[in-house]
Amino acid sequence: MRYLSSGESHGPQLTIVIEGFPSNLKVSRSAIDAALRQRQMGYGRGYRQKIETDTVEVTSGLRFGKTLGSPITMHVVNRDFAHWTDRMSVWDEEPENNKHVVRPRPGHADLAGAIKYDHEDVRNVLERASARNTATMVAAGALAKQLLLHFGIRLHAHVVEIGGEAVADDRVPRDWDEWVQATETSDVRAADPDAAVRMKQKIDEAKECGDTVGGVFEVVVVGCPIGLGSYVHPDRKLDGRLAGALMSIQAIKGVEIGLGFEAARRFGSEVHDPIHYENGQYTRPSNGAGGLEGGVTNGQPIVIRAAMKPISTLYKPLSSVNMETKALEPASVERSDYCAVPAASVVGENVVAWIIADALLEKFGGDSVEQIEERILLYQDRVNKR
Ligand code: EPS
Repeated sequence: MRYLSSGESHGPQLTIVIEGFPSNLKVSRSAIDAALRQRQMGYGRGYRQKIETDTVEVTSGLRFGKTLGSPITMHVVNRDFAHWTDRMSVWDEEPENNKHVVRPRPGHADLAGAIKYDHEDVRNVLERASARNTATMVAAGALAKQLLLHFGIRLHAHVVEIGGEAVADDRVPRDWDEWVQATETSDVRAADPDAAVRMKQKIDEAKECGDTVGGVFEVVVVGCPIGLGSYVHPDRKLDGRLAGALMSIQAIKGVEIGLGFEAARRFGSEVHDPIHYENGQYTRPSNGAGGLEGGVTNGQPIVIRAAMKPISTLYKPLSSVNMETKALEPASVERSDYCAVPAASVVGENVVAWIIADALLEKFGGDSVEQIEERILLYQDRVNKR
């Protein structure tokens, strides 16, 4: 299963083409739209989200709400394009008074992108590098999530840190539904209400100073069978694939699985999860591995965190260089967010859903939902005998 996405941030639309999605899955449009809406929300978002109401249009691959097995094409329209028709025109000549972006923003793809693709106007870079494209990741992932749910695999993400303010572990509900409810009702998607207050203060502080803040989110996946991914070749390791996918989200600078960096500070005996056998099943009293050993799922929940840097557009800009004159000047200021960690957690959840669904299909094959079902049942039979 694979997908391609396209679209400029202020162009007419974003497009996603998915290939290899199995047939006969009843798909909910409102579940995709709900995920897109979640991505748009969160304390610290900028004005653009007031212009957009992201929803998905599907133009191929579905019939009567069910997947056909043929490529699925989805579109998300950019309402803001209405204000950019001349400056982002696909065919018309460039307007004479068009102002070029020439002062690249430190931290963005601006400088390297303009040099790499020989662009005079940095807008040609930032339009595609923009986190607007994360809407396509969410649309694809929201579809994958429905496939996973069909097979009893659930996943959810929450924000665990913003600007150094962290949720207290013991304040996060242990019950799945309570936890989901606590994050969904929080405008920073944090399950600890006290930490949420401190996070919002940090975001306010950043806003007042013309600055931005980053943070950390965590994705948890439950219900994965043992044996997704593989240890036999580096590019088949599921931990590497998950880390790669999360790192490909705009502004993500670090990923850790299970104990992550903390494991490097402890003795082995304090890190690894002992193996027990109870009621005909292998069990583990702890989950320091975060559900992955040797790049393979071990039946424990997958726990994976990603660190997001503060957004690189600063209203009080850092110094940059005017690429036309080479004079030292403040970086350009594009409308942006003060904090997009809550949005990034939604993107992360859906990106992880895509990778897990892909690994599920790889393990069980099958062109239709029914064929996958049969193969999972056969495999479970074998697993129960081990
Ligand atoms: C975003 C859309 C963008 C930005 C933001 C995320 O829209 P605009 O540039 O019109 O304000 O708000 O993108 C970035 C922070 C970035 O660095 O590119 C979105 O839909 O998520």
